[in-house]
Amino acid sequence: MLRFFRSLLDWLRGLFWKQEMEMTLVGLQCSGKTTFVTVLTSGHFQEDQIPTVGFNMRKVSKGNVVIKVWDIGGQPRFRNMWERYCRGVNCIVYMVDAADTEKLDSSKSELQALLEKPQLQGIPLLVLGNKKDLPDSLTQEQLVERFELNSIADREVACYSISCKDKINIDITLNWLIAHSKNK
Ligand SMILES: Nc1nc2c(ncn2[C@@H]2O[C@H](COP(=O)(O)OP(=O)(O)OP(=O)(O)O)[C@@H](O)[C@H]2O)c(=O)[nH]1
Ligand SMILES: [Mg+2]
Repeated sequence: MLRFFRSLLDWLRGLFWKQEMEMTLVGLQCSGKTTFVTVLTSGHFQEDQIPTVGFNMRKVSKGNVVIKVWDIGGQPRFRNMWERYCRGVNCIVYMVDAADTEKLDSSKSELQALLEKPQLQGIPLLVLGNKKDLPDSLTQEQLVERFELNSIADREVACYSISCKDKINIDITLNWLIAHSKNK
């Protein structure tokens, strides 16, 4: 009975109050972070995205959830900002260009360095292997293995293979994000 009233209360709360979550999007340059945010906000893939200088903040609304997205530049000169913008968020989304095999090692070591930061301990991590539409791009299983995601034990980790261009798995990614708005 108590459970019924609790869920009724949650439902009513959802009707009248917007739920807000914050996420930070990091990953190497050209992995598709800004493109991903554009797909979330406009539903369209934009080919000629300019590299992000510093960071952008955009809000994505879905139902009664508002997601505040911090999209940080991935070029080496901006990577020392990543940690600061990841502090206190509901989740960290790490974007990987799954088709750029030459950059996979450097992407993995940047992620490992970020996860070692004590301030970011326990924050859920979602790794997105973008550009699934390109030939030879890593599958979700290959990405999990290559990035040794199964060995991360101190936080929740998920991984999806997506394509911003062909809009593959964008919906499940958004659902994962919304599910993590309730944890705060
Ligand atoms: N084929 C393909 N190209 C994509 C996809 N997503 C993004 N791109 C392209 O990848 C390039 C880089 O995209 P951005 O969104 O600017 O990458 P970024 O990670 O924001 O880069 P920085 O801001 O420099 O960190 C652009 O030319 C995009 O059109 C995808 O799913 N498939
Ligand atoms: Mg960008």
